[in-house]
Amino acid sequence: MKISFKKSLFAVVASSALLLAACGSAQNDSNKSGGNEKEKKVLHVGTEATFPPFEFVDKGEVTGFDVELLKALGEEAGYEIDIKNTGWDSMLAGLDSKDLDIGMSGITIKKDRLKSYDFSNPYYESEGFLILFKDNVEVKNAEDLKNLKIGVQNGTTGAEAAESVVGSNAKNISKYESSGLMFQALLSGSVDAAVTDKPVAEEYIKQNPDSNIQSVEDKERFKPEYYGIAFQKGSPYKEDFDKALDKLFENGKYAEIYKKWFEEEPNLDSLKD
Ligand code: LYS
Repeated sequence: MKISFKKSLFAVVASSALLLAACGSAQNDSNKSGGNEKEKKVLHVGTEATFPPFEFVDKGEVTGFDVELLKALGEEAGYEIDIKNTGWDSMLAGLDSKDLDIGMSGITIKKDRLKSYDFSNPYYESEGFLILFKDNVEVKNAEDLKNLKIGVQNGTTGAEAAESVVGSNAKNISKYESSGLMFQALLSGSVDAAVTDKPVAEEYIKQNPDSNIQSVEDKERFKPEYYGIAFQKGSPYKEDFDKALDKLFENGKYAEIYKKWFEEEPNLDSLKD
């Protein structure tokens, strides 16, 4: 009798404790979703997701280094990130029309873009460009582009790099609206060579080991660049994201994401200069 009383007392105490714990956690959950989460402002982000390893579509989801970094920055700065594969031109147009808050797409920070957009502090140093070509063509340096049919992504620094060699009106340049289409043109033989950011060129070659695609760089003519997150001019978010980026540099989160995608340590000093 005693034992069973003790048992039932124990059962009552235990179940009350469980109930309390459940209420507690329900309350915590409701705090989370009813409080912070609901108040988080959703920032609308455009990208052009044929630029691996920065952004690309995997099993229907936009993923990559930029995407993970942006989500971590949003988390740190207290924003929810809604990222859409808008394409390059629509991403820029969306910032212009104020339909988008952010453009993140391996975008190089450069003077003429700074007239139209604000940029975060640099988050990635790109070592310039590679020239990609099929191995039935011989390319030793950028000069050789003059004799070839070239593919570039329209409106990018890769296009400018190629034009700096062959001239902007050259008939042998074909401009594609995405990096993916540029690369397809090279694979199908519509163009002999393509010029794109070095880490992306390397990734395409890695992902297409049987494509007989070679690459060469020309450090004399093609210089390193820095990527930044693009905001509308005068955006209130730039400061928050710069602070968040500093935090992720300090607390190791940036390095963690970087190592996952590039399999090496980042050089943070070159970004902070
Ligand atoms: N970094 C280059 C630029 O800003 C290429 C970006 C292309 C992205 N799909 O022009």
